[in-house]
Amino acid sequence: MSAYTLVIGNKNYSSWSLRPWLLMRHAQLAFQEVRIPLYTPESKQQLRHYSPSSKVPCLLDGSLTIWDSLAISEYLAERHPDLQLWPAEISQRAFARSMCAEMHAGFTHLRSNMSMNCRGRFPGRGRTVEVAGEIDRIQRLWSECRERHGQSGPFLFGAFTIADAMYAPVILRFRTYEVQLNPVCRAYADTILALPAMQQWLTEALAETEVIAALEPQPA
Ligand SMILES: N[C@@H](CCC(=O)N[C@@H](CS)C(=O)NCC(=O)O)C(=O)O
Repeated sequence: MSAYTLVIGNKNYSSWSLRPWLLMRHAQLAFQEVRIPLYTPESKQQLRHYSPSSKVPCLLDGSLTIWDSLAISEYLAERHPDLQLWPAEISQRAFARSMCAEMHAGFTHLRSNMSMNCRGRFPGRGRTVEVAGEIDRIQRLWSECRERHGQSGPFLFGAFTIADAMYAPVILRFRTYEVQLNPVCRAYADTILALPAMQQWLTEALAETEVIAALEPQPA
């Protein structure tokens, strides 16, 4: 039995769940998975049972419960310093934390107009002016990271860090809504999509049968 239990939502839809799940799988941290299908009559009660915020993801470590994807990531980085889940160098770490905070609290237009849906294909849907501006901002962030750290590996800061996990759901949104990326960002997105852990998430998302009507885009 592994020490950790990670409670997540539907793999097709739950972008916040993907972040710590990918981080832990890619870092080969063992965990039990509890999957709660969201927005069913039983969901709220099941969420309340595990999570103080009644939201997923949440991580159980013995008697300790940690909720919120960013708090879970920070906790894992402290618990496993050997894994270097944040960049080792302080200015890189500050940049990584800034861009994770920006993702965590921002990109609201992208989030609401292009919700994560691994099974779906909605080319061009949801592309408001504000969404286009947020896509542009993400590409500028990734391009800057790749320009600075391309020499030390294929991820945003060379080696895989929390920043890659935090931006992974956006890569799935770009796939579903078929967003054209510049060559540097395309190569980075393809690197993330090819990770065995990401492929596992996608396979399991595609095997899910629940449809959450409220999270499906309205017909154009
Ligand atoms: N800031 C939180 C957001 C968590 C969140 O909104 N989770 C959604 C699923 S993606 C949820 O649990 N929704 C269920 C509900 O609100 O009933 C995090 O990063 O973990």
